[in-house]
Parts: sequence; structure tokens; C-alpha cells
Amino acid sequence: DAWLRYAPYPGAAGHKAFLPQTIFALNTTTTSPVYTAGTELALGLKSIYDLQASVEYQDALHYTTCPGKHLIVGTLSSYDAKAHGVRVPELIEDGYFLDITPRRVLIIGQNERGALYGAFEYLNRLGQGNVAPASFASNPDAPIRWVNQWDNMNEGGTHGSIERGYGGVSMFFWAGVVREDLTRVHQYARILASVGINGIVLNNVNANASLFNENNLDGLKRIADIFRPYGIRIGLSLLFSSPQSYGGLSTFDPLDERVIQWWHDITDKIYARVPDFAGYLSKASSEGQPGPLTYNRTLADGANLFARTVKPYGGIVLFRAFVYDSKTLNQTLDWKADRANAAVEFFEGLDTEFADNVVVQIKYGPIDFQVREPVSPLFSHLRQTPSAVELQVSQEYLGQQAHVVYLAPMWKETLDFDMRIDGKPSAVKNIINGQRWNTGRGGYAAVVNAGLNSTWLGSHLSLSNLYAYGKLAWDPESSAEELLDAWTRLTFSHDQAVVDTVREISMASWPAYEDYSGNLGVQTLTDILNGHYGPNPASQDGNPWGQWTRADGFSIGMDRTLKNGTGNAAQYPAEVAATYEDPETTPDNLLLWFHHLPYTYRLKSGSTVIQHFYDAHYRGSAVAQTFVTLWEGIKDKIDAQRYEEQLFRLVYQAGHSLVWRDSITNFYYNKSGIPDELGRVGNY
Ligand code: GCW
Repeated sequence: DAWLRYAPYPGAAGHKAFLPQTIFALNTTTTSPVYTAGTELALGLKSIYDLQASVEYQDALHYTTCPGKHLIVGTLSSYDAKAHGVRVPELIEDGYFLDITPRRVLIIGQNERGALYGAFEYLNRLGQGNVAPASFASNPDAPIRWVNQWDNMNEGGTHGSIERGYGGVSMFFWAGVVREDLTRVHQYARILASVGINGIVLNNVNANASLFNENNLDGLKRIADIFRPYGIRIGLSLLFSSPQSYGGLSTFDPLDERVIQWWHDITDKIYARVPDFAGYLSKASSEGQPGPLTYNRTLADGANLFARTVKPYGGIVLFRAFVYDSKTLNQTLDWKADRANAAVEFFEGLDTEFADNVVVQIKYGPIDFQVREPVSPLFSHLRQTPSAVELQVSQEYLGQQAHVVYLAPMWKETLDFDMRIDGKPSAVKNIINGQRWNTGRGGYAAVVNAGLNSTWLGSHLSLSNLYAYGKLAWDPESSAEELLDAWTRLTFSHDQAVVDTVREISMASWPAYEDYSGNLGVQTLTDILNGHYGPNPASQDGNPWGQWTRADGFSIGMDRTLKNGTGNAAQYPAEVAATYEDPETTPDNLLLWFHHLPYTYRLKSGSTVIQHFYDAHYRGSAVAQTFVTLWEGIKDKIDAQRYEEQLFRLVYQAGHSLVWRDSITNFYYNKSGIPDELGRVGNY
């Protein structure tokens, strides 16, 4: 149940007087989100407050007997606000109005989904023991609030695998087909809806065309039917070459009439089964995936091919900007080769070329989910095309859910970053929500690797990332700490010591992980060649993926300046570009991202690059040791099972952080020959 476990509230008795005894849910269709809201509210009241509220499902509000304390949940169209003398504030799509008075609770959605979100907000308050009166409207910051599952529909490979999955096997697929038993999908839908997620792409972006056989299309319908009562629409990732590899055509050229027809036919088949299908996600012409570039067509040609097929149905296409060709990158021969440049180069000149239902989905940084990256410069290049940021709840480079790394602070830095386009305020959050260019329709996507593990993600504490993701996509102004505290109360306990402890561990976790895994913007120094887990600084150069540090005996870092390097700094708008062009003005935490410097270079902190490496690794791993003791301090305050399971992980993280520390400090000590001022490194 994640944060929806609705644990009994300790002070329940004193609160009962404030709670509704009757719920009027203004929809009688069992599959409608308003109906779901009614059921969910009753469940929450029973479970949190031991209060058996009766639910009356009605199409329009009519009291049979004079209600005592009651709750009404409905939409602008099913609840006649005027007739009841209620003034509902301005609501946009998916928004809601929540009005809690001692006599009644009113939850009005702009649409059905909004009503459900309002119900979950009320339950969120109840779960935290908050029954106080309140009256406010809440509208989402952006219309796209999706998760991307990378679940594989393998036929030959490992059954039910999830790319970068660390939380068990797929809840959707098994052995090339949609599972018969989709019980867990119901639970997942509840969890996602409770934080405002309205779309889910079910399958891996490295897609498989066997999704399209009749049996699987019927399976998709079953999945969509489960998500619908929760206001979540399903989408699919596409394999660009399907018309050829699966459909038997001789080509997959996006401009070929037969190919176009083929995609229309497939799309029609999907909509026949799933009329509210959200749309497609496409990874094309990247990392060996087929795409429009195979036929010298543009990325826009590829995106528009899909966009036209879903357009009549109101669907959209999320077209990923994660496009690069690793084969053209040669580290040894080319000082100017840089994968970080790829997205802007590939999308150059295409801003005006996309169909109006295409959204470009951009990873937060220009490389790949590293512990520290500048924001992707592409956010500043699209003025007519809406964009969405791609975040990663799956902790691929970030300890793979075996390490606690609370990511909301990192995401907020990305969203708040001001790109200063044309010298004007241009925070990333205002680019993707459409405000900066008045484009609309953008938003948020997060890669999530929820699987059949009972913790969903593989560890208890990592779930705060999923909670915070949904909440930030709804309101990027939310505070990372407040989200965490709420999540802890709902998940573990109201006990202040528990709340404080989880906050202390979580808020220290990203800085600690950065300290022991990769400093000064050098990248996460993990194993690039195998699994992206554990330290392997040696693999950071010479790898075919273009993820390099250019470390030698004297110096380290990618020179991304315009004057002497790859020119990546110049892909940013002028003011930001000027900051990144000069090591003196580049923030220390991105120094080696943009500059190739001697190990003896002095940072703004006064330390040298190499001494900073040593100090940071000792500091970060020391912080990781404290997580264990902090957690032990709340032993009797949470249930034994979750306490023990998380303790096991934290002990492991503490140990692994030492492996990180020693591998990396020794590697650079051996490379540079420069001793640690404090004599810690190399002295065994
Ligand atoms: O982060 C990298 C991952 C790949 C992934 C790719 C992508 C789905 O290592 O596993 O492939 O990015 O985002 O497409």
C-alpha cells in the first residue's frame, strides 16, 4: 500500500466529531474516478479513524434524509455549486476545490480525475491527523504527469524483466504476453493516482513489436480498464522498425505510404480497445535503436508519423530527445567529440517542424541521469515545441535503490534552474509548463521501475522518491522536506523522532552520495561497462558511450568550453554560457563537467581538485555510516519487519560507501601521485 496504508491515527477518538458520516459520490458508474473516490474515502475513514461512513452514489446530489456531517465529491458538472450557494474558484483541467467546514466537506473536481485528486488530498490530511477546516483550490502545474515503466515484453529473454529494474519483475508482462493476474496493477494505480499521476507508459523505450499481436492488444485493454477508474491513461513505447520487423513490409521509412498506413492501422486497433489511450513514447535513432535517421529523414518526420495517427483520437506523442550516436564518438582522436552536444545538434532547426501534438521529452541533464549534471541545454532551444522533463525515480546511477538517495532536492535544482533565455527569467519549470513560451501541454515524465517486490521499488526508503515526484509534477514549488515529512507520517509513523530521523537521513543522502561517487561534476564514477553499479573510475574513459572524464596523470575533466573544447557551454543562452565558459565563474560542483583542469587547480573553496576528491570521499562515506546509527535510534518506533529490512540496506550502503571511497581515492592517487594532505589515502 506504500503511503496509502491508512494506518490507524493515534488521536482518532478526539477527531471523530469532525469527520463526515455520509459520503455522497456524484457518479453511479463504478469505473468512474468519482466512484473510486467515494470508495477510497470510505476505506480511509474506516481504516484511519475506525469510522464506518455510508457511501451514496448518485448522479446528482439529492438528500434522502437530512444529512448530518457529510462529504460531497463530484465535478463542476455534476455538482450544482450555484444552487448550493458555493463559489468555486477557477479550476483548470484536473484541478479541484476542497472545502472543509465543521458541517461538511466538499470536493469538486474540474473533471472526474480532479475529484479523485481532491479526495486523495483530503485523505492525505486525515492520514496525518489533520482535520482542520480549510478551503482552497489546487491546480496542476502541467498537464503531462506521467511515469515511464521500462518493462520488457521479452519473448526470448528473462521473463518479466525490467530495464534498470531493482524492485522485482514486471507486474504487466511475463514471457511475451500480458499477465493474466493483474492484481498488483490495481494497487499501483491507486498509488500513482494519489500523487496526481495521469499517464503511464507501460513498456520499455527499447521496445518490442510483439505488443501488437491481438492477444497482447486485448491484454492492454485489460490493463487500461484497471487504470481508468483512477484517472490514469495508458501509453506505449514504440519500436520504430515495427512495420518491417513485425509487419513484414520491406521498409520502415516514415515517409513511405505503406508504413504510414501500417501505423494508422495499428493505432486504430489500439483505440478500438482503449478509447482513451494517451499516446506514444518514442526512442528513435539512439543507442542502436532504429529511427527516421536510418532513411535520412528528420527526427520531426519520425515524431509526426506517430502524431498524425493519434491526433484524431486526441492522443499525443512524447518524442525523446535522448538521441545520440555513440559510434561517431572517438575519445582518443577527437578532443571536441562530446555526447553532451548531441541533443541540441540533432534537434537543431526542428523547432518549427513538429506536429502540434508532439512533446519533446528531455532528460534533466545532457548525458544520462548522473549524480550531478547541468540542465540539458535543449530546454532553451525549443520555443514552439512543448517539452517535458524526464527524471528517474529508478536510481540507475544512483545506488540502484540499495543506497538511500532522496532525489527531490536534485529535481528541484533542475526545475528552478534559470536558463536566462534572451536575458529573461526562464526557469526550467516554467519552460516545461508552457509559461515561458505559451506553448502549454508540456510537463513531467519519470522513469519508474516499480515491480512485484512487496516494497515496489526494492527498498522502503526509496519510495519517497515516487511520492515526491508526483507531488512536484503537480506543484514544483513544494518543499522537498515537507514532502518527505508527510510521506514519512503516512508511511511509517507520526512519531516526531521517526519523522526527524527519516528527514535527516534522506536530506543528507544525495550530498553524501555525490561526495562518495563523483565530485565537481565529473559524473558518477560508476562502472559504465557493466550495470552502472559500484565504483569503476577506470571505465570512465575509453568507453564507447561517450561518458568520459579525460583523466590522465596531471589533469581531469571534459573541456566543454567554446574557446578550447567541445563547445557545449555555448549551447546555453548567453548569460549561462558565459558562466560555464570560464572556470572562475563555473560553480565548483560543475567544474569538471565544463573544464579540463590540473589536479592541483584551486577551487573557490580553497582546496585543490585532488584534495577535494579525497576529502569529499571521506566525508560522504562518513555520513553514510551515520545513517545506520540514526536508523537504529528509531528501532522501537516502527514495525520490526520494515525496520530490519531497511537496516540491512543501510548497513550495506555504509559498507559500500567505503568501497566507493577507497576505490576512487586510490585510483586518483595512483594516477596523479599526489598524496592526501591528511595522509589517509594509499597508506594501508
Ligand atoms: O540510462 C540509459 C540506460 C539504458 C536506457 C537508456 C535510455 C532504456 O542505461 O538502459 O535504455 O539510458 O534512456 O534510453
